[in-house]
Amino acid sequence: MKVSRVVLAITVVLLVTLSVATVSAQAFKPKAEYKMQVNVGPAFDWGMGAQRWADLVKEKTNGEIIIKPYFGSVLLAGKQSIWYQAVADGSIDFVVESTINASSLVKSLNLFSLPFLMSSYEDADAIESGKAGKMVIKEFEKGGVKFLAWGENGFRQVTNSKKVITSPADMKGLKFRYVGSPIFLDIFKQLGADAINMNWADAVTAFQQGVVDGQENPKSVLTVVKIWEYHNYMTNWNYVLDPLIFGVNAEVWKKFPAKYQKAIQEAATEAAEYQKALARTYLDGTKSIDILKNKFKVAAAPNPFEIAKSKGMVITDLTPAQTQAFKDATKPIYDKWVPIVGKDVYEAALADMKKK
Ligand code: X2X
Repeated sequence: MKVSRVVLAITVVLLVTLSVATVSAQAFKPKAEYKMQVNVGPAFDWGMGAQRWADLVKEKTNGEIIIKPYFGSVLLAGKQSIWYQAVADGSIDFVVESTINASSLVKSLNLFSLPFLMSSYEDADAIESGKAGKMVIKEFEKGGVKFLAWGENGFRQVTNSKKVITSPADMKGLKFRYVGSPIFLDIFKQLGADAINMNWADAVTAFQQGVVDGQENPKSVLTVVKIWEYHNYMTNWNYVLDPLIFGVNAEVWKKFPAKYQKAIQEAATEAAEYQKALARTYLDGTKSIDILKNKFKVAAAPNPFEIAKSKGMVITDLTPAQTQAFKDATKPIYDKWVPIVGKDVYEAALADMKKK
């Protein structure tokens, strides 16, 4: 008697569970379109990575999930530094965005903007896949955005219209455009320069009109805007590297049935790998060129540094001693910013890079 009651109870529980599961699977109705925020345009490596993600999701879900990238921060009227809020509150669903553009809201993301913290791609990869990366992702997700993959904008190089920069003294009196976190204002001030905050949407016009003397951005951005048309001088100082984050609103993510979550995650991982290879092309020997060729079956674009030089741009690589002078000059930034990033996150990053 007792046994049959137990059996009955188990059967009831099973039936209820099954029907709830069936109902919730049936209840899932994808939105007609999921909106994706992207700060730059479709011709940038970053934009191509975002489009690739959307295409792969469509392919892997047999057209059930449609993500539309909105390039140039149009959904935010150009205000690139508020994307985190917009994705967290659900007004935007998906995102492929720079850590810089979220770093005034997610403080530990400023880790990547500590000057000369990372000196190679190995350093960046070690942080992203290491303990510091996990700590940063934890803080990032707290606000309601699910992290899916690391892409890359890249090592940010300084360009200007006035002179060759090889030492902190050369920075004096120049006016630079910066965006995102105030850490950049602190860095430029520390180097004796001036800096003004400006969205990317307004930046190229400002270069054209000479509102600023210079800016800092990675190869993957500078090439597409043909920076040599505005600035004659570029110094590869590799002072910071901004990763990109492939993310999604946490509630939107939770509503996807497991099979879609799997497809979206796999698509993000693959698109991020493709995007990183694009961003690193010509900067890591032939490694990224080979990844593009062998895995993604595409040929690398022509070498943008050769193009820049052919247009008369003077490109300067710093010697180790010159880099050291910039490192020394920007040391005080750490006193103020390591506590904001979190000393534990900073120390985890040093350990990840085996620099401690
Ligand atoms: O605005 C910039 O400098 C850019 C395009 O690199 C970012 O979105 C951080």
